[in-house]
Amino acid sequence: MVQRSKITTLTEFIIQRQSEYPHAKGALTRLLNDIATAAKIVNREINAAGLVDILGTAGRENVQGETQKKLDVFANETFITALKGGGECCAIASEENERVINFSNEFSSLGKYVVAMDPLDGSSNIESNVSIGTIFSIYRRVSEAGGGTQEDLLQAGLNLTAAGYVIYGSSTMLVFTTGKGVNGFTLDPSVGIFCLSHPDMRFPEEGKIYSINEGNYIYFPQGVKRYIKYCQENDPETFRPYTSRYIGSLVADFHRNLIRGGIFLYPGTTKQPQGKLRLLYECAPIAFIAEQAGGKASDGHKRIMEIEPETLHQRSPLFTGPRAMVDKLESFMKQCGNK
Ligand code: P6P
Repeated sequence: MVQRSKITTLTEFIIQRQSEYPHAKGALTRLLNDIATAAKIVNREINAAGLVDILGTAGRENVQGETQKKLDVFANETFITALKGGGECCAIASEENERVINFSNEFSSLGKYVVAMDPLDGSSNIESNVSIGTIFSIYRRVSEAGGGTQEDLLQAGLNLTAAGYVIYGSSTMLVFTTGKGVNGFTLDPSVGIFCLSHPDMRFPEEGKIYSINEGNYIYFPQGVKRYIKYCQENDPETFRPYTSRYIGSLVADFHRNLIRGGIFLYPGTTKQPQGKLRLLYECAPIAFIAEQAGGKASDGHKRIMEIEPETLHQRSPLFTGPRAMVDKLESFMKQCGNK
């Protein structure tokens, strides 16, 4: 049993570092705690999913006779309710909603922050009991007053105040950055508290894992095909051939690669030139975390963090991991004339 004194809770951690958030004055603390609260509620439902049959399509009734919600609809509503009630966020962009959700009620319209989120990324995996996640970005609003606007959300990753993910896996973890490194908190379900378990997370300098859906190989750009073959060559000095690991759940793939060292690749293809992943609430937050963990995140040519979003749900190719691995990928993309 770990003595109480050795545990740092999420709230204690943020308060201890309060001085590092110059303009937060407690607002960012409260906002991060609102997100953590919603994550605990979603976690509870995910863990019960196999028991009370809340999978499947919305509209059916579950065993309690309640109107059944798909887990991603449930997660979306849970995060929106928590953020609206917390009063620190004045608008949300969600993967589940076509348009910006702005909170024009008196209380929330004064919120200093806006949130972009994928409330339950990879939810198609849950019936196979694969780890899934929530991904979020936090920006300071740019509009003066009133409920937030789309302009508040369409900001480049360079403007991020904070970003993070929750991974609902063998344990539930909240991993986030506010620009001062990356820290991971594991949920102690017995007391419902996120406890600091992975301080100062950093990519290993070199990685030995590559993560990509090779089923799309024939549609990849030439540079990506070359990189895949590079990963498969035999060169013990550079730890090749690498290990191929791909779960098909961005948070789970990224989290494993952050811990063990590996590159995640979701390229554009001849079928989807901009790839599948969304810039605002998948690529940019993951990129912020990757860079804060000493790694790199690019679209194959430029920093993800520098891309100015034009629409809420625009897509971007994503290559992220240890700097040396992403540099190597980019060199092949350049050699092959970026096609
Ligand atoms: P594919 C899940 O649907 C997701 O959005 C990400 O979590 C994941 O990385 C990607 O799509 C997997 O896509 O085409 O390999 O199934």
